[in-house]
Amino acid sequence: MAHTLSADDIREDFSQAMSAMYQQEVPQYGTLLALVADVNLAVLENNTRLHEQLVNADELARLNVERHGAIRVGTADELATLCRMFAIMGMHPVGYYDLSVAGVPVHSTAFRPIDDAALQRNPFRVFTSLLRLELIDSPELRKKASNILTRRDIFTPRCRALMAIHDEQGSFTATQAQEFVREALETFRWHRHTTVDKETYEALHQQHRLIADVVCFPGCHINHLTPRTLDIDQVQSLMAKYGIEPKAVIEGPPRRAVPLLLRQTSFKALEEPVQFAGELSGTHTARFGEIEQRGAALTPKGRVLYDKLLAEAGVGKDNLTHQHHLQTVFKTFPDSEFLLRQQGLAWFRYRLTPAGDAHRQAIRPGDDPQPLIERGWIEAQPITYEDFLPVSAAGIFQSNLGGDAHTLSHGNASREAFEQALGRSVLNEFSLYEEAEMRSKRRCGLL
Ligand code: OOG
Ligand code: NI
Repeated sequence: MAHTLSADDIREDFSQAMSAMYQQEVPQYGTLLALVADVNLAVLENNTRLHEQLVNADELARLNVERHGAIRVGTADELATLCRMFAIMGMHPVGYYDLSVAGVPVHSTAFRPIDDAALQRNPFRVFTSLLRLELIDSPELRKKASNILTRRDIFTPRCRALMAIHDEQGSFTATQAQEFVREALETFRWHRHTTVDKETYEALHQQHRLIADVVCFPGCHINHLTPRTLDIDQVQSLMAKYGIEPKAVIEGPPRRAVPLLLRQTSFKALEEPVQFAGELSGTHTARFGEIEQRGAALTPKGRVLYDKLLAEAGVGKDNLTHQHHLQTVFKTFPDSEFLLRQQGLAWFRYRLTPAGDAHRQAIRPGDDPQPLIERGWIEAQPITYEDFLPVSAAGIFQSNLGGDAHTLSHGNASREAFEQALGRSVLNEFSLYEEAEMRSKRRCGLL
């Protein structure tokens, strides 16, 4: 049997290919990568403790390859086929995000790796949204959009054939994997030719800009790729110097001694030339760039507190005022690893130090890790948040949709409908973090 490639290898190749393609398509993304690399280097040089922590947590190696992307699809078949495609890369649907509450007619999940080794290798994630056609008011327009969508196939015939081969064989040879990455990439490529005439585009655009973006093109173009920075405030303040215009405010929690969850900012979507079916041409605005800083994954208790404080803080107009206000509101959120652990607000990964390893037999299942941490036998580090935040995602969507935040008429959450389209249920992110914490405790002999 020829040499087979692991899902992790395929994901790694695919994320690199996607990044190379997006750099060609959106040159500003290349600038953003350079900026983030500069800032990360400076942070690591100035903060030896953080450097050491990242090395210990096996997080440093992944930093430079870490990205997330986002796509939007129009039909259940597209979503289910993507689910098969991403599974081959070791990416599984985690979480359900209802964006209709924020006036965006989609619901979403994130395809991402889930086990420790896969996350360490390359945590590439794709935030994937399914358009909710039922939120189009006009029945004729709804019918029209649905007809347009059923006529397209966003996957190449060869990509479909390769997925069938994978189903049969259970794996790919190196040559098949290479071909699969090449073919899969086609689904996410930008097309400047729309599948519809200008009039149809405008009618859909009028209904919601996002609807035109999903319905009018032959593929589900990647709309941004996001590198991970170690200091988002620094990146935000340097963006102008690099010729990039940032979104007004950084989404998510404020800057903290122990970073929480996810902080994100983006640059405005580009106005790109398009050629409509027929003679006419015009422009379409959808693709942008984004940066994120990731922190500790919160337990359900921590998340409730986060959501409460975030709602209390409200939305700010300019970043400095907003960040200052957030700092004040978040004063009641404990900001040390000890307190986060003691109050059960964040998930932790436990590991034995060399001294702890030497005393392994003295550690008993059920032992309280705290005295062992104090004795230097065990180290505990917050588990990195690998998911997304609905309020932040809504802010990112809106900053790129011209800020037309209107509420949708019948926008009630519809997780069952989403899972039915997907062909399976989505995984619960909290269970994944809890299992990761338990696995680490078990390795230390604490469970
Ligand atoms: C997705 C927007 C959400 C994030 O990082 O929260 C997002 C989209 O615009 O399709 O990317
Ligand atoms: Ni994003």
